[in-house]
Amino acid sequence: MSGGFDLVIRGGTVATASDTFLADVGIRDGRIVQIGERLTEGREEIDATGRFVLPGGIDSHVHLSQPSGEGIVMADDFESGTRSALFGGNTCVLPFCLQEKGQSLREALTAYHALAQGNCYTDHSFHMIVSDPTASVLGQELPALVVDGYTSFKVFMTYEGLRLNDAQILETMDVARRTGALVMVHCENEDAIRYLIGRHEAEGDVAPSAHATTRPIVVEREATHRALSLAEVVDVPVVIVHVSNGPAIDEIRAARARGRKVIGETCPQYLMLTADDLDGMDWEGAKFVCSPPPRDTASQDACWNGLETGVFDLFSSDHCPFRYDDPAGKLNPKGKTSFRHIPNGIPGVETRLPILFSEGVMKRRIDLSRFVALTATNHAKVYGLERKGRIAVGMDADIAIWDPTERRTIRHADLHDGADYSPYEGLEVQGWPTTVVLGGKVMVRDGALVGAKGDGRYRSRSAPAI
Ligand code: DUC
Ligand code: ZN
Ligand code: ZN
Repeated sequence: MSGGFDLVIRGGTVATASDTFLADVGIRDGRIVQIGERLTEGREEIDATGRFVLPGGIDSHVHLSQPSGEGIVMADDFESGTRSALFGGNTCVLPFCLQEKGQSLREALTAYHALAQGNCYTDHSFHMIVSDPTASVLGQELPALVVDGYTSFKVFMTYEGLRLNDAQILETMDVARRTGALVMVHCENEDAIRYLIGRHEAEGDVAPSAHATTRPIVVEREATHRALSLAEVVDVPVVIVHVSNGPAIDEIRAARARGRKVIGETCPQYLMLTADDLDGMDWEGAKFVCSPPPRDTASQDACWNGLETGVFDLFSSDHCPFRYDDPAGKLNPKGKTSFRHIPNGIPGVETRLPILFSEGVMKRRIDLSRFVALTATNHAKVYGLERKGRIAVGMDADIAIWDPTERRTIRHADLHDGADYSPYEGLEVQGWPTTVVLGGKVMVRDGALVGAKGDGRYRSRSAPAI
């Protein structure tokens, strides 16, 4: 007799951020309603014997359809980006909504919602990027948006046209203090970068590899120290995004030792790539241009250590895709003349989870519970997605079923994003999310898309639970 379940995922190894156990998961009306042994039959059944049943990944750092400079087009819109995310085991993404100079935040949000509405394969929500913190933005708009469920915003310390000065960062952090929202900071010192770019260009060093040498570790370390200090002055928690190296990690550790609340994030590129990758022949290095840049093996080790020891709460992709062989991408006419004009960012939303699973869990650097925390549970807590990121009664039935025996060689041809390459081409991984369930609906079944564009919905968020 039926227990009234719409779907039962049977016999799998369920993992949460604290436990791993064998159980059936019963789902009704889009939510998890029972977890236990020998649940009664559901209208639909999935046999998960020998599989891992994990919360769907939440990728809280992705860029989709973001304006990226004249003549440059981001390779993913909401349709291709969320489809790719879904195939990589994700059920929710948090892209950025960029406020362009002179634009109101509402205007920017209206445009992004229009792009996302009806086009998504995963749930989604937005972080604001505040690039023009006018009195009305800080005094009225931003506080009103926090009330409306946009509870996080990013500020940049680099990029002309985007970066805020220290006074502006302090003012923006003060909005977070007053509203309970969370500020994310991109930590690189723009003036130092511009100085180094000038020196390199004067010497005729314009190849992609100069992207890494003009954004050295010290530039990130100094900005990380400053961001943490500014947050300390205001007395707010802060998220340090895409941390790439040991000295920046040390800054986070030191701030925490002073009693500061700091959320740390790192990304696959800082585990798997180095600055040597930017040295490719025929401008191939452009494929690896992202900021902060990939570093060296000591930095990779430091980032792994940060994942193992709890420095990092979040493992995100920073998916920021541009096509390589494309005049609107990496090889744009100016990009072929200097690294300075190569758009910053690499694709990775689909490979984030398989890389951490294979390199982290299978190689026993982290356990399955830590994997779940780093890829789903913590993202939900930090960014106020109350019903997501956990396999527990009452939660949204957002679930990825992993085959830990599946071996794949990453080939861009097998991925689902809009770029024309993967920075991880040829990497062999073990473990893949073969079935993905969103709100109780099977979206990917044994590697095949069965869900529809528009099944993913916008999710308003509450204040961070940190
Ligand atoms: N910062 C990001 O967060 N993503 C891509 C490019 C950048 O500079
Ligand atoms: Zn950034
Ligand atoms: Zn980013």
